Amino acid sequence: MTDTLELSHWIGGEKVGGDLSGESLNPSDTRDVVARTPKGGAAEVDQAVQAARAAFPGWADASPEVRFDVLDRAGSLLMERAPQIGRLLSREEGKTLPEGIGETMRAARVLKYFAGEALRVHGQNLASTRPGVEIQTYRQPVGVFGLITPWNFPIAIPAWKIAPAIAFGNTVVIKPAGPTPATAEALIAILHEAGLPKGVVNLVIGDGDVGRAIVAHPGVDGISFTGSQGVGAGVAEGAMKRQARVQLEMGGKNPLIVLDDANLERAVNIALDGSFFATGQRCTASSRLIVQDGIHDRFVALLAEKVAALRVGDALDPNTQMGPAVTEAQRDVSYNYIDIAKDGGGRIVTGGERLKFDKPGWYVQPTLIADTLPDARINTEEVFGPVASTIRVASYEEALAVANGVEFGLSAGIVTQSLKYARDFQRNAKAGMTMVNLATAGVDYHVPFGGTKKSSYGPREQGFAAVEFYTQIKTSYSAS
Ligand code: UN1
Repeated sequence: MTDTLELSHWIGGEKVGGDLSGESLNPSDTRDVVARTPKGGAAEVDQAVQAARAAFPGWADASPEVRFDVLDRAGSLLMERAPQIGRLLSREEGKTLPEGIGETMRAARVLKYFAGEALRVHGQNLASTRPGVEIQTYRQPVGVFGLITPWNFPIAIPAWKIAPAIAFGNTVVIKPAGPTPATAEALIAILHEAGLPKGVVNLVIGDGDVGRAIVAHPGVDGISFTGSQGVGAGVAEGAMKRQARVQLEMGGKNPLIVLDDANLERAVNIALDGSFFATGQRCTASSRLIVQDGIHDRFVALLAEKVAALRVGDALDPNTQMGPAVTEAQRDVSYNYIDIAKDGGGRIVTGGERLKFDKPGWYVQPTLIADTLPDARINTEEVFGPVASTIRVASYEEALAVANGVEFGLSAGIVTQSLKYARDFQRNAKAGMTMVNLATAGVDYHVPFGGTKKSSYGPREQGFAAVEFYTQIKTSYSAS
């Protein structure tokens, strides 16, 4: 165990303390209090929005080189400190240490990528329909963005929302997820250390009240949210009411199809990674394994063997392969869905038991459930835990229909050696991202990210697509 941190909000470049009535616990050992936290509300959000508004004109007019330097320096600092910050992340969120350090490095690379993007904002020159008239389009900053981020990527997702927002000249008020404020605060501190001017990024720690105050505040021009479908729908409604721009990244119920011609070992490893790494707490996790008849029994048997062999334990223990769930509530969601799947006729092939451990933590046994039906609740609702189910199908066509038969459409994968089926799947899977012979989770940071149907709303995040949401176009006509 290590020291308990005392966190502050960051408003106008200053640390603003509070009553420290909240706390974030280590899910691997809940006796370890990672941080005591202030509980912000509408008043802190209002101060933060005012600070962001005051900083906006100066930041919007700053040379892109200034924005490049801050993001690039912050990226370098984060890389240097990835071992410590990755450890804090794993201690607070519960993913394994390599996953925590890996995510911190990913956040650092996101900052560096968007440092470069600050210098690459394009416009257009177009011919007018009227002789002697010229038309230019420009991309301009929008104003203040409210960012509401989840606990499952407590540094990468804040980084991939903050970086494009500030690279393109906007300012920010961010609310980190309740269970993981310390990791987010570490990122905000590094941005300031890297020379970020006061008020460009403001952090308000707290619960749903903070999120609601951000969504409702007339001084917030746009909102980017990653989280659950239910909360996201409310965010969208609140934003619409006052015509703020909005971008939502929500759940998935991502299918992984395994066809008869797949290499068994490879298919099993892809499923193991997609379903169970990061404790299955990824919106891109493969939760529906759709397996063709001819390989089905061998696939289920080998995957069960590998799932049963996963070493579940303290996130900071080097022997651990899968850490705990982030909170008690999240652990109970997994337990609940295991019961729902059993009641619906699913067969638990491995896992499913309540885990007893030598320390108090939110451990869940990785669980594989076979013989489930496509329309069962376990196959239509997001679990967000280390629980995967298999569905048996006779053909590729049936597999595709099952894969597409849910309300979500974030990521979809197929394991096959057939070019014909792989290409057909890339075209016809109803998802924002398709993966051929790769896990549905674990995406690159420099390309667009997002889904279809109920998984996403608004312009894509990340990569070259991020400029859409974080800038607005001005069309200028001129005649001499
Ligand atoms: C990944 O799979 O690498 O919340 C990223 C999530 C996603 C990010 C997944 N927005 O899980």
